[in-house]
Amino acid sequence: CMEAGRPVDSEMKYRLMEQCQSPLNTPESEVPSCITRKVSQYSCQRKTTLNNYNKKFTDAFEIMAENYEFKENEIFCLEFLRAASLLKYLPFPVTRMKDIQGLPCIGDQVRDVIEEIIEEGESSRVKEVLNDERYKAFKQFTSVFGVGVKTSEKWYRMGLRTVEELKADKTLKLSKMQKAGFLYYEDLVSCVSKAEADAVTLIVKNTVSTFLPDALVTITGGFRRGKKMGHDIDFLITNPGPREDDELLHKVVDLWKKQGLLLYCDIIESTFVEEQLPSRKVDAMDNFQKCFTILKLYQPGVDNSSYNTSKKSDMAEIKDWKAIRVDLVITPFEQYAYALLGWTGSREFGRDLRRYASHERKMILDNHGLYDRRKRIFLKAGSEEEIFAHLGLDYVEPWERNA
Ligand code: DCT
Ligand code: MG
Repeated sequence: CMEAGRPVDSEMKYRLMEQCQSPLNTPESEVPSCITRKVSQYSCQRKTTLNNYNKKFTDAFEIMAENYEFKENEIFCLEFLRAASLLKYLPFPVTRMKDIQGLPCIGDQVRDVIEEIIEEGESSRVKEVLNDERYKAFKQFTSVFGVGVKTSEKWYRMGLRTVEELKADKTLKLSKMQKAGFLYYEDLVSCVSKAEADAVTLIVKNTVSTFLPDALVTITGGFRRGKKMGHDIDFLITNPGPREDDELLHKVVDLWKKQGLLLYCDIIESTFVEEQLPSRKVDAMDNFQKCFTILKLYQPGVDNSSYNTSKKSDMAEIKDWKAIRVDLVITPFEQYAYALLGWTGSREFGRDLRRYASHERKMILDNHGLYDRRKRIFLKAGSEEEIFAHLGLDYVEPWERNA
């Protein structure tokens, strides 16, 4: 694996990566040695675009990882997620076991799956998971907004297996979030498109600017990384200068409520304490004020094939809107760069940034800041570039963070 902080190594890595930017047409023996010699185990030291040559493998790994997540086996889950992330980075399709020789993040379980896919075209272990009763039920349950592994476990033990069964069971005690999850289920499971994200961006920017004309509104998450589809739309909002407005979020959602655009909203107040060290928990969320919403996005003409057929009336009413999951996060201006880096993701990229910071730099990174444990100071940053520089990492553009 790449050694941290040695400029010679990172230069060499870049030369290797540049050589490997397009699918290779080199003699067999050169393919692996070009790319496998100096690949970092940290995805934050790799450039991963959306151009995935190994989807066949990475889809399989993600199913395995999800199954382990449902079983709350974090170690195995991460093993498959890291392998998926690594294969997404490779600039060529893996066709022989030799292609992965010397690469990091390939454990025995992963190797077995790769071998079977190369030889048989598919993995029997993945097929087993896809046919597994528990996996199938958890997959359905967790597709409902507000339902996680713990709730799924409970419902599974009660003998429930499908979303239809959940919907029919009137005895289930549902949270406000889950009720909204069932109410808008079909819209929420169908992904959000880039066009829908653009339309929502306009709404968010317009509404925010009526209250704070100078506020900065930035789309983050998958869309900032260039994805054409997402499961939600994530926004960061900050107000340059010293002025903070704890009421902004409330004003924004109140206006949407008045306009009839707000289908669901849960505001989480900020829990940030100034003196507090960055969190050491690897996957901890942040303490920013935020709100998880479901917005009603009108889209005339787009969806006139689907009807709301009400039993009470013979009139079939055209549904000209779609429910969309939107997250808004408010950050103090000084923490904006850190929040942007964290909320841009990918999850795997963020996880590795934090792991790299702590294991290679004795620093603690989270969405609020970066703490140098040796110098015992917080490192200020006004841009993502500065954060990478503090960590001694080469800058990775948002569209190269699709690990
Ligand atoms: N994030 C985080 N900690 C969490 C959850 C999210 O730091 N517990 C960051 C990482 C990614 C980013 O926020 C957005 O999260 P998602 O919307 O879940 O991911 P996405 O990459 O936008 O994917 P999708 O397209 O499915 O929305
Ligand atoms: Mg998202």
